[in-house]
Amino acid sequence: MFEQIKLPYSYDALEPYIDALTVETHHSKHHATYTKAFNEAAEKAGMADMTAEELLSSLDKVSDPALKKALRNNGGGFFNHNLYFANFSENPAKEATGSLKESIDRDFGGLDALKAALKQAALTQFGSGWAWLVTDKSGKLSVIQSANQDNPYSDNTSLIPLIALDVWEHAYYLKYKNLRGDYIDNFFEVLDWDKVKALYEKSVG
Ligand code: MN3
Repeated sequence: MFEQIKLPYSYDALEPYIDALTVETHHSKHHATYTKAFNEAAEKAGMADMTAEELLSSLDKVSDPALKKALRNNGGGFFNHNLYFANFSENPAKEATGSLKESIDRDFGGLDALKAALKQAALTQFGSGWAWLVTDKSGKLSVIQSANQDNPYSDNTSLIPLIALDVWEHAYYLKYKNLRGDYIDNFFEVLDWDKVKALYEKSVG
């Protein structure tokens, strides 16, 4: 049973950067719907005992095209939003520290340059999709994009997602309308770098 993250903050905790109605609708409607449909599809495919990461990395084994599509879209929707919501905090650490900071400095030349790269990826993702900070097993960081609810697992990379930046219009349109760039700038105001660091340390082992 794939379980949707229980938000470790209230719906209005990310105000004024991400508004309460958007967080509530995004989590209790969009994300909940993906999660329900993912559980149904995983059950039907006989893959409900896998982790979401394992399942999304194994889509090639699903022969029924409709079922494969349901797993890709709803499994991505389930996984991507769990990461998206988990990385926010009411009182976020605004700076990366430790090994994450060292790697950001090495691979991007600093946190501001990393944010600029992520913003560029998010702005240039045409239509719905995501921008990602990912690491490989050796700890090398990079920024990538994906369309729809695709992610590094369903795209068959060996990259591990650290930051998931949702640029579907449902993530910002109520407050920001067409101003995706303003939403992206404010995403960083509530992104907790301590959470990203914990994930990085776990991923690189
Ligand atoms: Mn979304």
